[in-house]
Amino acid sequence: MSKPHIYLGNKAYSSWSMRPWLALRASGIAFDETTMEMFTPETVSWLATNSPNKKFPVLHHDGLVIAETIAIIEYVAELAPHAGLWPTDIRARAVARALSAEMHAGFPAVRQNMPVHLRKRFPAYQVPEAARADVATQVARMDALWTGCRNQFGATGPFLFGSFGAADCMFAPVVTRFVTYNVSLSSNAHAYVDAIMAQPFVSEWIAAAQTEGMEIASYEQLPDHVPFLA
Ligand SMILES: N[C@@H](CCC(=O)N[C@@H](CS)C(=O)NCC(=O)O)C(=O)O
Repeated sequence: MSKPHIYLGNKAYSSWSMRPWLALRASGIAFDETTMEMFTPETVSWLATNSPNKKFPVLHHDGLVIAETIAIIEYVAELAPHAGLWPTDIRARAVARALSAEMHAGFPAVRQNMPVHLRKRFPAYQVPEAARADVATQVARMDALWTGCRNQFGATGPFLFGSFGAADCMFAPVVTRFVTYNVSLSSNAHAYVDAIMAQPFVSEWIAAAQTEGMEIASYEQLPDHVPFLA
């Protein structure tokens, strides 16, 4: 099998890029990667011809071009069926897929008002007044979801379903947001945050983000200007 090649946006800011990259690392598959600076004219033009949804991440593999984070993760899980990206138990697997789908489609207030930034922390950041109630509701939902999942399925390890898997890849950039913006969580959810932050592939991604040497001005102006970028 030739190596899949994943194309990524800036590691410091691109939450969607982080997710399938983590899944690829966790899969054990050898892969190539290219990180590109988002929003430059060259990148926009590259995406227009190389990514079906004109966004990062996009995976190229033997002529197949696949976009959408959750679909890339599913493909990676199928390429590496023994890597355990999804739980082996059918009921746990169904819940893991439901959680991942909810993450892929949901939590818009958190995504819009707490952009990923892996080089800085904004502990005093205040979510804009108009979004505060929605953000609080979505943070509470996330906390309950992580805590409930850990209680029900997480006995064999520190992650949502015990060992590090696809659902954890989906939530990892929310964990980093909660660290970046110093969000208060229950002790159980906080323990999950600590586990994700200590996970070696997560640490590897964050280390790369901190040295990648690409900056997008609007992100660096936080918290005065919060752009929409999930
Ligand atoms: N639904 C897409 C969302 C991808 C997305 O929004 N990617 C952002 C980076 S995090 C992007 O490529 N932005 C660049 C642009 O919109 O030009 C997915 O699941 O992969």
